[in-house]
Amino acid sequence: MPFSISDERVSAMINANRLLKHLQDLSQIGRNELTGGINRFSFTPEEKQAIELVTSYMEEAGMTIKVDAVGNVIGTYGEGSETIMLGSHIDTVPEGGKYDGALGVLAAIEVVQTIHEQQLSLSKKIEVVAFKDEEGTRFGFGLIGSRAMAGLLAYEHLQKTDASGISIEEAMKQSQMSPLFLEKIKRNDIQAYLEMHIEQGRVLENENLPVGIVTGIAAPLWLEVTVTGVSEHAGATPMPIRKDALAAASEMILAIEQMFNDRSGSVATVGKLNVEPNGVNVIPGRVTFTIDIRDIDEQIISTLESSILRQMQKIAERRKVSLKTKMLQRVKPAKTDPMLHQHLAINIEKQGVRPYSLISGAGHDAMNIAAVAPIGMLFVRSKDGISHNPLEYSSDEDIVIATNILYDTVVGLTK
Ligand code: HGY
Ligand code: MN
Ligand code: MN
Ligand code: MN
Repeated sequence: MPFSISDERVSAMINANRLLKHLQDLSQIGRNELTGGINRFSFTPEEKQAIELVTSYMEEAGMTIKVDAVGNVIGTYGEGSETIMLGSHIDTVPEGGKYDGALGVLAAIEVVQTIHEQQLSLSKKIEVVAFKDEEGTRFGFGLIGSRAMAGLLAYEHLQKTDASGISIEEAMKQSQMSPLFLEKIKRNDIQAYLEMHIEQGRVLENENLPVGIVTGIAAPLWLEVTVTGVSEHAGATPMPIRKDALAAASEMILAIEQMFNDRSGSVATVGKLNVEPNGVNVIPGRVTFTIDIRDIDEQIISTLESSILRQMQKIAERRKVSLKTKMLQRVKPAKTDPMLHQHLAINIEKQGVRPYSLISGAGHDAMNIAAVAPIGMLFVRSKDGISHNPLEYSSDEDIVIATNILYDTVVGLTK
């Protein structure tokens, strides 16, 4: 369904149809024609094509472009030693939607293009960043670009490998990046960072609101668990003596679900699972699965991590299988800045909308940038709360309202 909006709804400020057309065009890159899902992973031809399109929009908006040592694409508008930074990501999860990340980058470009066309004079320069590899789809380690910009990316992180054994460092070098200069990327000039992003939950829909202000961002802890039993004949091995890795893993996964069902606020997800040798008539000898644990409170995350490990160890001992766990990524939860919260609230009211605050269950680049700058996040309502799914949808009207709020907030910060 092409993006369009009736003229009388087109806002007095941003160019709604231009933004909606840019969203439509970008959503075609990496799109699976069968499912409608978008597969745009870092260091791939699809990402390269998307970067070319996004940088052409940045140039159209009067920005100069640079790509830093880890592949963040940075459009700069205006001059000055102080920076107002806007951004998000253009990479996706497997079979992702067209708004997650992309909306934040394109809305930010639209804000700058509108400022450019209004020939506003600015007290600070504006940067729009498409952060490298926010989703971590290929390497099981995400938020690479914003970690680097916040000085949180260590050289050993770049040794993490994908399924074919290629490390992040090798993938970067193959894409002409120079990851050895990580220290050059850390920023200390960002006065404020603003990210517009789809909510990916149902809160705004339940409140019947188009936008909301994020107060804090829950952070992901990603673990990889390997359960090792014994592969044996499915027909000749009696049940009581089996060391079935998949049955053990299944009991562990259900125990994790039960533990989190009994809590509010924290969530846990087993999203990936691999069975070896994966034969119909072979008792699984080894199973590897991932756990994604989230909470807004770092202490709670580590307490939950230890209880999960204890539970899994008990099951492993009883079933006489062995257990190995590896931490894939740990990110600090972040609080947003009260002053930016206030600016957003005033500009939301200007659009005739009730300001509403909520936490983000999803992780975002903003939570890393919080280490070097005050952050603000503006959420856009998600239909049925669906995201990380081709059915992800936010209405044109909500997108236009949100982008006008972002425009007003940026203009207020750069007056
Ligand atoms: O996993 C997340 O929360 C985000 O989509 N990267
Ligand atoms: Mn255009
Ligand atoms: Mn996402
Ligand atoms: Mn995202």
